[in-house]
Amino acid sequence: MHDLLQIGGITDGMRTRLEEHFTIHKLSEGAYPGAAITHVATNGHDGVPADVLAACPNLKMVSCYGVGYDAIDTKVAADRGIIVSHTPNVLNDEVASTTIMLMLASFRNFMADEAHARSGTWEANGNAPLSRSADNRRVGILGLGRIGQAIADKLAVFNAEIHYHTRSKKDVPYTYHPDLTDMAKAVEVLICITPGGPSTQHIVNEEVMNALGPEGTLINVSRGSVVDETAMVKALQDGRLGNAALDVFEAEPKIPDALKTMSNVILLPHVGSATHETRAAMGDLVVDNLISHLNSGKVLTSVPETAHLNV
Ligand code: A2R
Repeated sequence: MHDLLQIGGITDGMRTRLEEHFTIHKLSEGAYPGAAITHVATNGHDGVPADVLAACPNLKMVSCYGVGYDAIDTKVAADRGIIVSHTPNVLNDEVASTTIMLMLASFRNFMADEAHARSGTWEANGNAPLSRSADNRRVGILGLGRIGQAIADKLAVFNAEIHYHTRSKKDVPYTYHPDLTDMAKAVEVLICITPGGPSTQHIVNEEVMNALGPEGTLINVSRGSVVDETAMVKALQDGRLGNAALDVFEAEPKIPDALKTMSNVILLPHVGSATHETRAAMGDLVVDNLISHLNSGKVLTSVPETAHLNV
């Protein structure tokens, strides 16, 4: 048996499989045998705290539940020869569906319409106001990777004109914008689906939101850190930004109170991939990576920063 440190929750299915190979120690229970720990199972939100990394000198591998791993210091991990895995691809379609639902709900004003039907104001006050069509929109995708491409694929059904901004141009039939503000000027909807971390911190700033404009809709399904939340609240309050549909926030699970009172905003509690089916697939991949590492010293889905160790 090997010693695994569990950070955050795991499903019963994951636990059953892991217990065949590992003695599981939970960080939430306090004391753990740092020197014995060879593997960590964590998630994109909790990552691996620096003091935990320091307390586990024999750590060999970290398996992260989620595709985003900005809460894990991969530089320290790589320097120490620790392989980090994550769960790409298995959540592409789910997060893309969440994104499309946010866009549809925002354009069609479904949250207010649902309240209008449920509350009885339809009967008392008459029909709901007209909404905006979600078809035929110019949509800018910030981060055209695995999930961004899945979003673009689903948007085809709505006849969207796709624009994108990434650091390098891709071989795709969409309009590339090397400058994010220029893309924001050109589109009606801006969808954020880059990784978090320093390179994208507040990349959607006041200038970008002003460029998106009073008729523009900002959708964030990536990381709260990608959008300057304070600037976004102000832009929405001033009417410089039209609408926002948000699944992620800077200080989760805290959401700025100002956003909760705005009718031009849709708020979700970070549920982009949160279905039974997709979370089961993510959990399986977390365990598969751990077992693969035990069997071969290699993982199935290393993060790029530790791929050179995964040989
Ligand atoms: O920039 P590129 O050419 O490496 O394209 C990547 C883009 N990207 C960025 N775009 C603009 N400025 C940046 N600083 C920047 N950094 C990365 O984001 C690529 O097109 C995309 C990321 O794609 P994947 O690595 O395939 O990630 P995936 O699986 O789509 O997930 C994206 C994120 C996760 O990291 C979680 O934070 C979230 O979605 O759930």
